[in-house]
Amino acid sequence: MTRLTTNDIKDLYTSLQEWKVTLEKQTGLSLLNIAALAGDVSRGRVKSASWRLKVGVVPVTSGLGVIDTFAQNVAAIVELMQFEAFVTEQTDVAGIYEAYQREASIVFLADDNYFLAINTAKKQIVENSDATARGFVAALDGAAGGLRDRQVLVLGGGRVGQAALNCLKTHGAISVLYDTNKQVMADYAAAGGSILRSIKNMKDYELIVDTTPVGNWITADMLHPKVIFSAPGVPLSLNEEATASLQERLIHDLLPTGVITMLAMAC
Ligand code: 2YG
Repeated sequence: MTRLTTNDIKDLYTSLQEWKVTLEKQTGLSLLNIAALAGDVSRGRVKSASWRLKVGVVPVTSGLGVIDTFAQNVAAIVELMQFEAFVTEQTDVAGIYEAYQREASIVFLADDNYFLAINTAKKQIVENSDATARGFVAALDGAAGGLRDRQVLVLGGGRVGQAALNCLKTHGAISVLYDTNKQVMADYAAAGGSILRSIKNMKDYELIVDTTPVGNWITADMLHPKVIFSAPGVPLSLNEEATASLQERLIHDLLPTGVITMLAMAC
């Protein structure tokens, strides 16, 4: 799983409005709709939670430490969903205590391995990989006008890829996995899953969820001319030319789609 850097996200909160408008146009869905669909919760539940629940974001110093602006960006994305949110002054355990004292019902926090949203009022804990996969599959569903009985190629069989495969099943899609790791492919095939043997056939797929953590390896001629490419994977696999040729058929961001889905699931 890729670790974000300050450089990746330091200006993210300045482009959140643009991200919102673009994603809503690409999917034909509001952010509330995407988050609720992805989180498999009702819009009403998210809406009413936004009036009732406060969200605290706690910077965590363990491992490689705090990523400058990470907590602030998470809070800004939560506020975009009309929730009240704050970043705690304290970090780590003191920060969790502060969030509780400031009456946060949902706490977001991340170390180098897990990024969680915890609902302190009820037994609800949400992990970013699962939420991110759900969010990008929901966005693909919107952009494709439905995934039922449609072939969807999943690139990468890691934590996000496996979550995407599970989620695609609930959308009624026919998913196919490609991973460079032969063991991952063998395990998936042994469990009855369909696999793509050669990446050369990627161009047969109009719908792709790309979870790979490798950048700049896909060129436009490797893709179906009408492909819709939903890419939670960081860095983006498409090279510059492919990115330019896809335009609004590329769904990609570094943080917000996963965070709005975590929020919906934690309500
Ligand atoms: O509190 C902080 O500032 C740091 N402890 C945050 C560390 C986050 C590390 N994880 C990542 O960078 C990504 N896995 C986050 C999710 C990326 C979008 N899928």
